[in-house]
Amino acid sequence: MKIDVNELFDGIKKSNVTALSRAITIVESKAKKHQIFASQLVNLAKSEKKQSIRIGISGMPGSGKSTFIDSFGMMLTNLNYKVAVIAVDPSSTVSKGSILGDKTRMEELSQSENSFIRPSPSGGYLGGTAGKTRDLISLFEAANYDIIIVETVGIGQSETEVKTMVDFFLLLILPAGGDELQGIKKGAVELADMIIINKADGDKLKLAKRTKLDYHQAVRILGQSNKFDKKVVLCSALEKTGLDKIWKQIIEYTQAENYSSLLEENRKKQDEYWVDKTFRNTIIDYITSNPNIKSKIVDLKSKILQNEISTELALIELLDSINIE
Ligand SMILES: Nc1nc2c(ncn2[C@@H]2O[C@H](COP(=O)(O)OP(=O)(O)OP(=O)(O)O)[C@@H](O)[C@H]2O)c(=O)[nH]1
Ligand SMILES: [Mg+2]
Repeated sequence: MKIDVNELFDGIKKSNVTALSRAITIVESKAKKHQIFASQLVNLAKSEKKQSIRIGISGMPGSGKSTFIDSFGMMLTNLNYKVAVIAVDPSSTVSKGSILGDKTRMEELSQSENSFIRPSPSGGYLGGTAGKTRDLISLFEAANYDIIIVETVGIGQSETEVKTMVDFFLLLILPAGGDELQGIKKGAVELADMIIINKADGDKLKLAKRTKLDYHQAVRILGQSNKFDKKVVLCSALEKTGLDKIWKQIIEYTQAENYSSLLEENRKKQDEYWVDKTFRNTIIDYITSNPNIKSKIVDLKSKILQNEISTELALIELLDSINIE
């Protein structure tokens, strides 16, 4: 299959969905022959310098992320925004049903002409394949998407990672009281720019209101997010309540006087993080793929586990054996 990068990119700029899908496949591809095209496409996309609002959504499995994105995304497309979603869905990755899984869970949005939903391929992007999500974000921006949403399940590491890709990080939590509140995840709450208590409907509404107060308290104790005045809001993704408030809040942030300099600073920091990370991963891959080092690690590991050598001494021996000219 011949790839004409310039032609493909022209298609992307015209928001051609077929061109965009093809570019995404190339960028996601692990095949060596695609890598050069992928980096050309991403570079072209970045040079367009299109502006978008990048929003990360995180939360425990079942907190309603997909439902929220479906409703929130529909509200945005109705406001005439083009919305792209990158859905990281480990639960359906296991069953290899990733594509169907999340497409159906964002049923309404997936049918909208102004949306593009991309479930992550098996294994996901986070962690391993550094920066693929960011590359996709660039492609979507070049294809004139105004709002890019990244969904990720809240299991520690992934939240920290998503935070390095987006402008706003929204944490979805469920109404909970008493002992469950002990589980307020300090790290995630600190990372979040907004805390959304979802499923604030039916007989959970009362509990949701109490949870809101508790989180207000927690936010106050933990201190504010360094960028914005962190908000705790109620929402029902199912009944579509609270969504407009959340959007209004985001718009307000973007209209703040110092927003563009904060945004620039934040994205620059993110770029630095990813350059560092990519370098680090490349070096680690390079070193650990060396067969001598591989067997040395196996050998030292077994010695450590049998208490024949301390970890510290093993590390010294390992580093001694890695002799980079
Ligand atoms: N009552 C109520 N139920 C909701 C709401 N939002 C989502 N749900 C339900 O909660 C369940 C889980 O919703 P999902 O949107 O799949 O949750 P998720 O966070 O994307 O889940 P994972 O992708 O598996 O991590 C579904 O049965 C939804 O219908 C809400 O606002 N109110
Ligand atoms: Mg989901």
